[in-house]
Amino acid sequence: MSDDHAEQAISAYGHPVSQLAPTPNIDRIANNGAKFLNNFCTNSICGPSRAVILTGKFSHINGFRMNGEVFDGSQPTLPKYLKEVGYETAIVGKWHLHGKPQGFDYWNILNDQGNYYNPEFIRENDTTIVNGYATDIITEMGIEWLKNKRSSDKPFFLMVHHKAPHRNWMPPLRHINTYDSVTFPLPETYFSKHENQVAAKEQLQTIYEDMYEGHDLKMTVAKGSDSLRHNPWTSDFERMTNEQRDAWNAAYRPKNDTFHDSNLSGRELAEWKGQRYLRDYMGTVTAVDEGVGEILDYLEEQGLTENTIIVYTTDQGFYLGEKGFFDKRFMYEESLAMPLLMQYPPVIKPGTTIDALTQNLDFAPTFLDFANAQIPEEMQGKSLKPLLTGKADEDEFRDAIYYHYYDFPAFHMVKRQYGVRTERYKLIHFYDDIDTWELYDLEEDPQEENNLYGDPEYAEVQKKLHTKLKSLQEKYKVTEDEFKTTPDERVERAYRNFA
Ligand code: SGN
Ligand code: CA
Repeated sequence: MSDDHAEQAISAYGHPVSQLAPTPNIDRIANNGAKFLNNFCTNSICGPSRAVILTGKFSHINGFRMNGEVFDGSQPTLPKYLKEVGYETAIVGKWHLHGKPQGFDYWNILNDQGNYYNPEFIRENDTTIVNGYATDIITEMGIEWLKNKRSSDKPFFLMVHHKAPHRNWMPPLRHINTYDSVTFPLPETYFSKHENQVAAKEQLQTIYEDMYEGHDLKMTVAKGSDSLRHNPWTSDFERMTNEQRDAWNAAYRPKNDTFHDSNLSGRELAEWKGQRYLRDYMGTVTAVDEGVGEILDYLEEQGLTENTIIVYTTDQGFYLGEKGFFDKRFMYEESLAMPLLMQYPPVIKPGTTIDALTQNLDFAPTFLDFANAQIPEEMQGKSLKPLLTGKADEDEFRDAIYYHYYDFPAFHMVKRQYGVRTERYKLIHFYDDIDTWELYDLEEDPQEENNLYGDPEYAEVQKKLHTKLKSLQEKYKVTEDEFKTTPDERVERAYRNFA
């Protein structure tokens, strides 16, 4: 699993951006097995998505609604259930649920969000800096566990969780120039005005307005200088060794100098920022792809692929400039979608594509099903196994998914929201310090630029979606408590902090 890896940046999904920076190793999993085309998260943000994966339950049931909360590790989880049926369990890399992992025989996790260079890792009894590049270190830790740490006579469950391609998108030294000469297509909605989309108007995650020019975009103060512009968290760069920093500056200085010479402003500057963002983002993705390749190679060499389910996913989708955005959180397609690829040669035919509406909620039941363990009744997801074995009718699998995002006021100031998505339509309610509804016809308007809520032509659709929303809330045991709002004064303070 990676962090914030957009479907648009995995070449198996076919998006134009990814064709210019392909991911041949991640694609191997799709070619060897299945690609899910309609997989979604239940709450588009890191910790909550991970908590859903571990428990098979929505945020309001597993209790981890937003980043910064502490996951109640004493509750039953996937690794604990797997241990009961004889599995050895391990996790390396990003955890981000605070508190120590429970249910894992071995763990070595990034401290909080983790850093790209020389990151800190936490083990049972110590916290240490590991020199090197996070993605490479995590790949190596995964392989090292497979090779030397696990007992060879037990079935195993290993989670390899990358930090990349999370903000602030620092590529490894070997990829700081890889995409310099590539011009990525910026989305048609890059300069969206967000007509009839109040929450989208008020967010603080627009590339050309909200990215920090130093920390995020690595822009320097002047020609010939390596000093960064706005860089509120200096430790991302200061933690580099002199050698790393020198190599970094040697690569970025000429690009930044060319930028200074070009005197850009307005739209051109906004487009330049989009390119810088995509080049850095893709540089971090390429390292993830290489790591996936190393793990696949190792499993193949050891003859383990015949009997191992290999999954590639990420904690939620991400914006690569759609609507002008970076980050996630919204129920709009790019951040709701969650890439999911799975190979398991005895069962999954190579090149399978799955159209059914699936969610991260389904992962735990799926793995338990494949491990021949009982799926606990309280789990709210469904096993994907029947879809993968061709035994389930894709259209009948699920007619709608439920979504709820709570993390407001917080980074990027994306409003609280919940909603329902069917194969064709989406209904979202933004609430808390606002109260607005949005409705999209994804077939007519895949970019979700045309809010149809209240449109008489869609009255019937709207009514049905409201009914569906209610029934899903009942089904998933959503109570009134879930819609608590935030005091105004907290909202104002947060806006000041993040503006
Ligand atoms: C950090 C990022 C935010 C990001 C959150 C959540 N800022 O706070 O941009 O939305 O993480 O990301 S940063 O400049 O410190 O990187 S999540 O993947 O953990 O949910
Ligand atoms: Ca994330």
